[in-house]
Amino acid sequence: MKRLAPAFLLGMLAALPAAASVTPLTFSGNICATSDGKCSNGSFVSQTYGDVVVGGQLQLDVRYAFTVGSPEGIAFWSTGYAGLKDVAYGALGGTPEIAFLPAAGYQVKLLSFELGSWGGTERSTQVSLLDGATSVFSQAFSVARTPVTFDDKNKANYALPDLWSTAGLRLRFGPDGYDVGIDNIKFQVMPVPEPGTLALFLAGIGMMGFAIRRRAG
Ligand SMILES: [Ca+2]
Repeated sequence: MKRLAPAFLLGMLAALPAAASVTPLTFSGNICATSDGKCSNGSFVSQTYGDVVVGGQLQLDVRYAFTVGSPEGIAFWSTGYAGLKDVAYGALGGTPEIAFLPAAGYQVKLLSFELGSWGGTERSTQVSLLDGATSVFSQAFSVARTPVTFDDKNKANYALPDLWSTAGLRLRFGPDGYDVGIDNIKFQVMPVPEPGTLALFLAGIGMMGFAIRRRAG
């Protein structure tokens, strides 16, 4: 048991689904809704950009709106947003939305993103995050010459919630989504642990505890 135990525990850990880091959304490359995918300033970003498909199975659908509720997607611009390169922006006077919608059995977590202001001019922006229909983050701030980074570390004011969502996350910024661009969005996707897998894992931990106690005694 002495040698078997660590291997057993590792086996149990392997049975738990692992969080997959997904390629960040950088808005670079042939990602636009054009015939050849190439982007020029003002092109709309393809609604399939950022979708997570593994082995033919859709795990996460990423959807873009020019402003909340708009059927139009988010638009591409190459430069000029506070030093960010290749950004997404929204409608004039609008609040663009990027939705991260997990397929059944999957969950998503937003790790970080950057916002920059057009022309380096100071602009007031409200950033909000919804888990399904529930607001889980709301922050008013100004972006100016340097991009502002929101992440899941405990930075003052810009700390995103440590949250796995099955209902889907909706990230919004406005009401000047035309002059504020978003870039470098990092997120993770993982299967929702099935109750059976979790029960098996807990049973494994229990057996480990029993074995350790026996050895100690
Ligand atoms: Ca970029």
